[in-house]
Amino acid sequence: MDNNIKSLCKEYAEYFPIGAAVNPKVIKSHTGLIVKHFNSITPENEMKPALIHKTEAEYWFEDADALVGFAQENRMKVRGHTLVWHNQTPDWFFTDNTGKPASRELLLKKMKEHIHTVAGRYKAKVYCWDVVNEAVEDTSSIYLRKSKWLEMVGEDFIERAFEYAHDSDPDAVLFYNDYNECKAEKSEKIYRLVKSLKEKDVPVHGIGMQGHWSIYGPTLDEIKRAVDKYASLGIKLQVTELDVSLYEPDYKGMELKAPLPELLAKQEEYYGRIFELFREYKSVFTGITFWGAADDVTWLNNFPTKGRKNWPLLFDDEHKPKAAFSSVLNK
Ligand code: HAH
Repeated sequence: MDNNIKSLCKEYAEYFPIGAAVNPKVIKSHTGLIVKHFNSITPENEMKPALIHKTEAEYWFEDADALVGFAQENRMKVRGHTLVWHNQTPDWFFTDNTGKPASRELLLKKMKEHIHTVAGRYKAKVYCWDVVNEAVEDTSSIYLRKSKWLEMVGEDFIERAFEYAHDSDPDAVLFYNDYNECKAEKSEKIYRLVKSLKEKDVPVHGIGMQGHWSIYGPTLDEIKRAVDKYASLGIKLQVTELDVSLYEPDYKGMELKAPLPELLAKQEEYYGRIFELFREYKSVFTGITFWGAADDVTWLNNFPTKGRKNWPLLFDDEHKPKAAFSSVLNK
């Protein structure tokens, strides 16, 4: 570790915790970097239903426990991700023991048991949860995403999830989390959803803005508009999965073999501006989490196309700070 390099989370101590999504492999390969710069972690996959509750009869806590243990040893916070999602959720949730589609009652019973067990196990260890992930639809004419949860339970699957999470750990801060959260139409729907939950006294405490952004957008104005709108609900905000891609958001088929200097310069500027905004709004942001630690291991090296290299984070493939790192530190 280079001692001349400042610590990101220490520099932001008076603002908000700085997090990184991690997995069991990365806490070994990137230990020094993670411990030095981050004071919060999110298990990237290990708390998702598909991994922690692969089969109905059994829970698979080993990896999640190891990440929570790592956080505790290093005095880091843990964000839990995620309890209810349309993706990475095993099929057994949605069927009865004869293989037929589960009834609404059965599915809610399974949801309750799952949430009580997972959020209950990590009570007081996980300080906040992404209770429901990505329930809002991207297409303009549709409000909620078509999913088995919506089809088999109805719109109130969202309320029930928050109630079960709140029962499990009354002190946990509960988030609704989504992407494309700065797009005008979708942010309107996310706002509408969380507003309606608040009006029904559902225990929702925050909106997680995933923050899968690109040097081409959203613009600072678009981000600001979304932040103002969400904050007007009187809730807290976090950026939960931040990365800044070097590609157009709508993949145009181009592929870079190396990060072009002019793109890295744009990224440096973009990161500088968004962190300036986060600091300005420090009374509403209670955390900023990156979806990874360094460019060598990021989901964007396989999304939207397997093997297409990207460079979306503050540390490069060799774990060295990029220009973007300096722009985030330059307050
Ligand atoms: C996020 N979805 C998920 O919340 C996270 O759990 C996962 O590891 C990576 C990204 C973002 C997303 C997606 O999965 C599919 C299409 C658009 C955006």
